[in-house]
Formats: sequence, structure tokens, C-alpha cells
Amino acid sequence: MDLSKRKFKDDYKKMMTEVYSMDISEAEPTEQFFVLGNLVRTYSSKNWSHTNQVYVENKQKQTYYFSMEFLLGRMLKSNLLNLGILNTVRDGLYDLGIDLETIVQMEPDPGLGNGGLGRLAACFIDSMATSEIPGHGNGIRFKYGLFKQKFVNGYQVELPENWLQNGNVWETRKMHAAVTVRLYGKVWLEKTASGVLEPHYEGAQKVLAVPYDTAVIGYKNDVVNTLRLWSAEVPAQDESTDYWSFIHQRNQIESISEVLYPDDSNYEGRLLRLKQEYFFVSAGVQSIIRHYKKMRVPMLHLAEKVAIHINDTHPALSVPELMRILLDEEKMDWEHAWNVTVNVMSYTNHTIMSEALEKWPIDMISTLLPRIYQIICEIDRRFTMKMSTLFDPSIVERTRIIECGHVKMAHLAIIGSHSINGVAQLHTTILKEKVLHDFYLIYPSKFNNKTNGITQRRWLMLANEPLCNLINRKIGNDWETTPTELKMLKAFRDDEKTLIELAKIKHQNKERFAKHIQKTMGLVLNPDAIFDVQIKRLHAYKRQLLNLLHILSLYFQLKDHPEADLHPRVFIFGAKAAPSYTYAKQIIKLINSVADLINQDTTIKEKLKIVFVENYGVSLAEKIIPAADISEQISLASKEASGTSNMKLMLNGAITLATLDGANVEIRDRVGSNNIIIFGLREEEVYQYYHDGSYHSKSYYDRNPVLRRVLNALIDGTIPDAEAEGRSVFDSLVYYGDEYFVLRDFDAYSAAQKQIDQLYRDTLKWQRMALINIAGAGTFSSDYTVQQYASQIWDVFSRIRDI
Ligand code: 475
Repeated sequence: MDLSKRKFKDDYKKMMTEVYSMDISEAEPTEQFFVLGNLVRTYSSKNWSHTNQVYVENKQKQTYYFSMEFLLGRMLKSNLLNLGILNTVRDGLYDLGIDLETIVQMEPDPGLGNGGLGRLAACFIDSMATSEIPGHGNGIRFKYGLFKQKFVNGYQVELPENWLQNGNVWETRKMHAAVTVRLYGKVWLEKTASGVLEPHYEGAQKVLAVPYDTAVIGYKNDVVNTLRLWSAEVPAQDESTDYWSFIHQRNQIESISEVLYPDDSNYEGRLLRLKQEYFFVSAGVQSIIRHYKKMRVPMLHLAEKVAIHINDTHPALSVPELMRILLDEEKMDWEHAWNVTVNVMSYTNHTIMSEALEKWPIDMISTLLPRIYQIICEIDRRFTMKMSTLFDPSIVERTRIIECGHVKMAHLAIIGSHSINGVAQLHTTILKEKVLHDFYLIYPSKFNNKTNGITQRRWLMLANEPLCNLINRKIGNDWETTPTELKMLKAFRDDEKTLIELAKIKHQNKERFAKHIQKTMGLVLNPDAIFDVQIKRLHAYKRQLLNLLHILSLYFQLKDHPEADLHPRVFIFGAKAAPSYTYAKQIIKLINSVADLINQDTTIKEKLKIVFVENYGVSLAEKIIPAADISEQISLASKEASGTSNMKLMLNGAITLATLDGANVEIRDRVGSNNIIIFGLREEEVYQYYHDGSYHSKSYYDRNPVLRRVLNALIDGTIPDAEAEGRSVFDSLVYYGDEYFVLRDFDAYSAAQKQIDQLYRDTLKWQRMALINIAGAGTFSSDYTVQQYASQIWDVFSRIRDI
């Protein structure tokens, strides 16, 4: 948008008076933030209603991205950037004596997600608006986001994250768009005079779903889409309601949108979770249908105007919910309703971890959602009947929805969608060939790959302005909207001046991060050290332990040979563990205890430091990633579906140290094997081990003296105050099979780390690798990812520019 500094300053002063009736000089930073937030809203509001109006006038097909999680991060700067007024506002505020960076910190970081899946959803809505795709988010307005993590004595402690405490400047409550969601009760079918079956309900609990809409602003294109998050409330009561039963009911209902389940890649089989899933799905589908009806297009054509995307299985009840509406409310017959539903729905799988596969006990689902359960049974019956004539009975048995007293959500999502995709090439191949092979035999053409992506706006333009400025000076700024243009940077691969500039920027970013760590943790970091970063959820398969064992081996090397020629290293960890995941929490405690041991040991001459940041999330990631030299992507091959921190880190010039897992494979293909460090077991080797059962971790312990010493340190008192944790981890690795092949990959990992130590000493060579990584990162922009979803799955495209 066009905005002069002068106009901005006038607007800001005026808004300050309107909202707080005071002068800027009296305002606190929280108030300054709130006023700026309000102003930004007014700047985008015209485009928001205009975008909606154009969509309606053009009867354009809309996509709705259904996701339990949207891990948005702070939005002020991102909105300013996308409106094209970041610098104007920064300068204007400066004139008024206000520092933008200070007020940015006043915004709570909405952590409405666990990890990769939730952050992907946030990148996607940003990219859809930017790519002019009519696409909107649909989710839950959790009152409490993911818990706040604190370390007490090195142990993770979870505190509530009350992000709404001071209100949320970005949202608008839309009471007129509220819908009713029905839970429990009884349902039976009765034949009407015309012979169709009509459901009758009795005693259902009614929940009022109230939407809160947030503008999703496209990058400098006047498009504003919508993120709609639903809040559960008590419907208006009749006069006769008894006060105490009202309070009881209120507590029950409001708990639905109270708190996000803090489990990542894990299935939580609780009634409340099932309620949450149905709640936002039912509200979302009802509201889509209500909107669709305004267009006066027959319901049979729904799939021409609406696409619903199921982000992992959490929203899989969209399938029977849409069927319910089409059958019961729109009076469509089953075949037509089913045809419409399958054409509307598409599904993404995000993990092959079997513990993440959702399945609900029949009595739970039939009690909570009686009509939905009937419909699921009928879908299952028809599927089984049809497939029995075409496939081997064992395949049908393995793929049906209802099995052993449970409803399998992945099966429901696959059968009820026209598309199922994995999130990286390797992941999709594993789905087709192994995990979902039976379904692949039945529906080969439904399967496709959409490799994940990240938005270069948040992860480069906002997080790393110095690097961004350098890139713009070298190749101009076409890459901002065509990220593959970053490849032009390759022309500077032998340009010493550019490489030195890159090194300087990295150094400055490291200094900035070091300052932050000194301030928040009291730890002094050496910015000349290699900053080696592993930031992701704590999970055994991601193998933070492999990293830790290697750190211990370096420590012992330095204890034995204080003069050993090791380049100084700072190992940076950021990770939350699911509160119920004991093993992951033990690993957190161990890392913290090893950090205490090493950080306080003056005999190793400051060559090693460990920083485990508390409460890792989007805002911290924005600080860490620009300062990273090494990106640790060391999951056991086959287990990480894609990974996305790998993409953010390469975009900021970190060198990837990786197994050939998830999107690491594609990163290697992009930058070439000379510009990434690959180690460890390959996916085929892992499966071979599973097949022949020949992995015996104890033999690695017995045969490898370095490894033995490191492992013994876990149980011989070397590590302070972590005996129980050390013992548990030791036993799991040495005696209980080492499920994720940590000991098997230890030597290969150590050798790779040694190679890095050598490479880093040659600054030009290192920076050349960094440059190639930045130049190759453009393909991993989520702009391209959503464009592929739009054309290949949703069949939507933009005509917003047409009028
Ligand atoms: C993968 N979350 C990454 C990323 O595709 C991948 C599961 C159950 C309940 C709540 N959250 C989850 C996940 O499974 C998840 O985040 N998966 C991740 O999705 C985006 O890049 O490899 O582990």
C-alpha cells in the first residue's frame, strides 16, 4: 500500500488518542503495540472486504485448510512487511521516539501448535495469500497455546501459556457467523412420506461455535484471506435453566477450546480430543456450506466451488460431517453425496510413526457422535463390499475403517479423499511402498507428493535483514516473489568479497544471538566458535541423543588432551517434550546436566559450550536460525517425514549435517553432495535391519572404546545429578535394542563432525558452501508448495486480478 511517513505519523497519533485518549509520550510499549496493531488492521480492512467481495462476485472456488494447529508466531512485523510499509512505519516510529523492535516484543507469540505440522499450516496460509490462492485456514481458537517450558534443576516444567490475557489485536469476533455443533444424544432414522430416511435427534448437547477471524495478508498484492478459529461457548439459555446446571454445562463446553494437546507425533486417545476434532470440523463445514448456499449454485456442484484439506488425520471427521449435511440436510442420495464429498476432500499425511495413528474406540465415538458414527459404518460397509469384489480379502480387512472395535482415522481420510500426499519424496515413497501399501494397491492415482516448504518472508526477510540486504545488493529483489531466483547468487561463488561479506553477516548475527543468551541465561558465547544448532521437538527418532553422545566424546577428548586441535563449538538445542513423554524428558534433563558439567569446566579452555534455550518456539527460532553455522538433521533415516527447520537453516546459510531422511534428500539433490554433509544408515539399510533383525546395539558398546566411555559416563557419576536419567538412557541404548540405531550411527556421525571441524577453518570454502545453500533454498519456498497443492490437488487458481 502507499503510505507516506508523514501520513503514518498522523494516523498513529490519531489512533493513540482514539484508543487511549493520551499522547504518545505517555504511552507504555504495550499500549504503543496495541495502537499500532489497530492501525495495521485499519490499513488492511479495505482489502480484506474487497478480496471477499471479489471471491463472491467471481464465484471463485475456495480452499479451506483444516488444521488442528496454526503455529503463527508474532504477526506485527509480518503484517507490516506484507503491506509493504515496514520501513515507513519503522522510520515514522523512530521520529516519534519509539523503537519498533521494542514494541514488537510486546506481542504475545501465539503458540497454537506443537511443531512442524502447525508451523507448516502457518507458512501455507501466508503463502496462499501471497500466491493469490483463495485459501483460508480453519482451526480452533485455543485459550491456552502450547505450554510454556521452564527448566527447574534441568528438568522440564510446563506452565500455562495464557496468550490471550491482554486481548488479541488481530482477531474479530463474528457472532453473526456462529453455528451450533451437536454432541451426544440419541438419533434414529424414520422414513418420510416420500420414502427417504430422516434422522431424528433427542437429548443432544448443543455447543455454540463462535468464529474469530484474522486477516491473512498477502505480500504486496492487496489480497487478504481469512484464518477462522472457533471458540466453544454455551448457547443462549432458556429462562428455565437452573443456575448450577448452567455453570456445570458451561465448564464442560468451554473446555473444548481451552487447551491445545501438547503431543507431537503421538496419538492422544481422550474424549476431549475427539470433541475438539469434531467441534472445529463441524463448525467449519457448516459455515462453508452456509456461505456456498449464498452463491445459489446447486449442492451437486459443491466440489467445483469448494476444496477442504485435511491436515493430518485430526480433521478427518470432515468426511462424515460433510456426508451428514448432504444427506440429512440437503437430502441428497448416498451416491451423489459420496461423490461430492470425495471430490471436495484431500488429505496430507505427516508422519509414519505408528504411535501417531489416530483410532477411536467405537463406544466413545458412537456415544459422542451418534449420527457421525452411523455414517462412518455405512462408509465402511460400502467400501468393504465394493473392494471385496476387486481385491484379496486380506487387503480389504487391513484397509477397512472399522477394525477391532476402533475407527481408524487415516483409513477414513484416505477412503474419503480424492488425494493423499506425503510431505517429501522419500516420505511419499515409503507411504506407497510400505506404510500405506495396501491403499496404494487400491487407489494408486490418489497418491502424490508435495514436498514441504517455508515462507522466505518470515524466515529470511524478517529474521535476517542483513543477509536480505546483501542478497538484494547482489541480485536485486526478484527472488522475493520468485524465490528460485536466489540461484543467481551462484554467480558469486568465487567472489571473495561477497564471501567475506557473508561471513561478516553471519558473525554479526552470532554476536547478536550471543548477547541475547548472555542477557537471558548469563552464558558467555564466543562468536568465533562454530554455532551448531538442533532445534525441533524432542523425540527419540530425531536423535538429540546422538548429538549429545558426540558432545561427550569431544569433551573427553579435550580432558585427555587439553591442547587438542578442536575448533571451538557452541552446541545449541531448543526442544520441548510432550509432558507425558518420559523418555524425552529424561533426555532434556541429561542434556542440561551435561551442559552444567561442560560449561563450568574451565580446564577445556572454553572450547565447548552447550546452550539449551528454554521455551523454544517461533520467536526464538527467528533469533537462532540466522546465527547458525550447522543445521543438525540427524533423524534415523525413514522416520522424519520431511523436516522444515532444515529448509529455514539452509536459507540462512547454515550447512546441513544430515542423514538421508525426509527433505534432506532433496536438499542434497539441490546443493550437491559437496555442499552438505551426509552420514549414517540409509532408509533401505534400516528396513533391512528390521527385516533380518540383525542389529545388536550392545556389540557396538562392547567393541567401540570411545562409545563405551561415553556411555559409561551416563551411569558412573561423571554427569552431575542425573543418575536415574543416565541409567534409563544407557539401558535403552545398550540393553533394550536402541530402537533408533544411535550407537550404529555414532562413528559415522563423529567422522562427519570431524570433517566439519576441518572445513570450517577455510572461511572462503565454508562461505562458498553457505552461498550455494542460500542459492538453492528458493525451491523450498512454501509459495511453490501451495501453488502445487492449488493446481494439482485443489484445482483452484486465482482470478483476483481479473477485475
Ligand atoms: C513431521 N505433529 C515433520 C512436519 O509436515 C514434517 C501429531 C499429532 C498430534 C499433534 N501434532 C502432531 C506431527 O505429527 C508433526 O508435526 N509432524 C511433522 O510434520 C510438517 O516436516 O517431519 O514430523
